[in-house]
Amino acid sequence: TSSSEDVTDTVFSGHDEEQIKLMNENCIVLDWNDTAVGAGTKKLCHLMKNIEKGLLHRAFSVFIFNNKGELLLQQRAVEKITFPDLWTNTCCSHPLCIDDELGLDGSLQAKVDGAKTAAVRKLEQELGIPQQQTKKRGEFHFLNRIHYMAASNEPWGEHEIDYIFFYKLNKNQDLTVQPNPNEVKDYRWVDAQALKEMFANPEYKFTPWFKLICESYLFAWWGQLEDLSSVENDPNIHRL
Ligand code: DMA
Ligand code: MN
Repeated sequence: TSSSEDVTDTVFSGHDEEQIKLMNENCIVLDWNDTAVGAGTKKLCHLMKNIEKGLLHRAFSVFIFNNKGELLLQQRAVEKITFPDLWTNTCCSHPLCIDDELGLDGSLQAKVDGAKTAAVRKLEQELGIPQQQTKKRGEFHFLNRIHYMAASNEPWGEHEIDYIFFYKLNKNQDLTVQPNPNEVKDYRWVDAQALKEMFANPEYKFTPWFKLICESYLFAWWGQLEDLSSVENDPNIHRL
């Protein structure tokens, strides 16, 4: 099978078997306008040598907020092949090249819906949040898309158009969080002040995309969590 071949691929030497298997997922390959032009394995899409030739794929980043306005952070498991052990936003991953996640008619709304479907799937797989809870207990807000590139440990990196979502819990609602230890090492609810204190503390290391979003938009959006109507559904792609 292709996954047993992958285990012997030298780019994977020393890496976790479960995470190696996930490198066979099919990501959505994009042109610079976020139009799907094909499929590429998670492995191919995250090798810097391909990224340097322009390979770009679709991703999403979710930021969950509770009733107190606190943000759920996660620390990535050491098993992660890219960006292990780093603190980051609630959940990130990729819409896959499947009917439910691709955004088949190519409209922004369809692509947003596909990314949201992927987010519900991964919130369960990474953080153990049941899909039924995500669907009923809060609301997703699509903010915008950011296009960025970042190197990880050799030979890996990211080059994505990333759909940014806030997820706000409805009044008096909560979520069950039971992290999958293969994905998530730790998690924490923080207010803006506590996050700024983490940034100032060299003990904590953060993912590059989370830092980029924090530097550009996060704190401003967080300050208007009660009413996001003036900032959500931005049709532009922001190149950071
Ligand atoms: C990829 O996240 C997506 C972004 C926005 C960096 P990831 O490395 O956590 O993906 P996965 O959870 O699928 O390994
Ligand atoms: Mn990616």
